[in-house]
Amino acid sequence: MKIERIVLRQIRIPLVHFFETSFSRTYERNIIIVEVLSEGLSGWGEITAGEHPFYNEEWTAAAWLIAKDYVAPRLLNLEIEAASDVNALTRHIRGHNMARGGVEAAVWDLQARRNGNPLWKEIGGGARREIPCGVSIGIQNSVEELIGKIETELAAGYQRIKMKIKPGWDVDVIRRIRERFPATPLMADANSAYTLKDVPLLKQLDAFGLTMIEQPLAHDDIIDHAQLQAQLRTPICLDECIRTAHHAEQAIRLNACGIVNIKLGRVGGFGEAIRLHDVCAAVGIPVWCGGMLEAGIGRAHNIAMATLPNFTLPGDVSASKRYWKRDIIVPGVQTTPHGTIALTDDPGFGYQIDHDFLRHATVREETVAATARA
Ligand code: OSB
Ligand code: MG
Repeated sequence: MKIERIVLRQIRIPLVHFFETSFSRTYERNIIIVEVLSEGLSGWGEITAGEHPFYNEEWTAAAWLIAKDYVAPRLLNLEIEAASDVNALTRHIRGHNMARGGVEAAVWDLQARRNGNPLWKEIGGGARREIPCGVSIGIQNSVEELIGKIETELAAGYQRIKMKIKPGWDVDVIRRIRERFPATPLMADANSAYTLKDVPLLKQLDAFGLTMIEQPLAHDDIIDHAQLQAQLRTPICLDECIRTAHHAEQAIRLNACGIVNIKLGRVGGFGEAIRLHDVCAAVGIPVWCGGMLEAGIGRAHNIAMATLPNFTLPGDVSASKRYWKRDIIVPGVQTTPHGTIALTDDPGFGYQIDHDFLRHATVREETVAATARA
């Protein structure tokens, strides 16, 4: 594949409901959509960085510069043999996996279209025709509101509920949720809001039969998580601190977790996600697909990834309408009444782009082109 042009578009779209984590509240997303063009075909990707460097070090404005000044120029003027080579081509860039991964995923989508394959087949997935879905519910203004939201999502069929927690919104909230929903698979995500000083508090969560607690400690820590896991019955699921397959090997060696959340962007794209998936599969650690409040393209890429065999737990990838009044793909991602997303067999990521809405939502656009000489 010779990539002729890479178009970056920043879109701005409001969420239907704010999303609050331990680190911030988000009302609208600013997402970078990547289009890679080659021989009359386009491949599409999404850079999953947040608007601020609070989940990890990346944010939209910086991801734009990394993609434009470092990732795109590296891939142009080059005969790329396979999408699986792209990760290594940008590995000299330290960090910034989401910026790298959004472009990498676009090249996978392009390759899938060239081969006439659905993306899930191109990456070696297809272990299931339907992806099991959970939802991630942010911190609410009151426990009553949280209960109302959980009722809505369970009525829609979702298979498990993840609640965001932070100091002051944890044990008492989960106790009330567990009382109200005694048999529902529940989990909590702290987004690094605690330290080892909170072990007594975190141990109280063992009483509620959570399927896991996600990233309770620092975003860049593995060792403290191992110390915490040794004192908890509830499995720890790592998110932020697993950025490479090697990090998962280290976490597994230290018994720092029982489960891993794989996010396509956080690990820099499909190449590394597949390696990470394989590392976990080899030792029987189940994985699931996390979300970053993606628009439709990122959502569709997540669906493809979640067809790899070891994605056995319900993920955070849910229907478009939970996030957007109008998504940039048509149809939006939909779920079945039993809380799954069914695969499509169309080439590439499997949905159509709503070009009118994409144009309407675009607030910034720039093209990086191959230089004229052949
Ligand atoms: O930690 O999983 C997380 C959203 C933004 C940043 C981090 C996280 C999340 C979510 C939402 O939990 C998942 C989703 O619904 O896309
Ligand atoms: Mg998380």
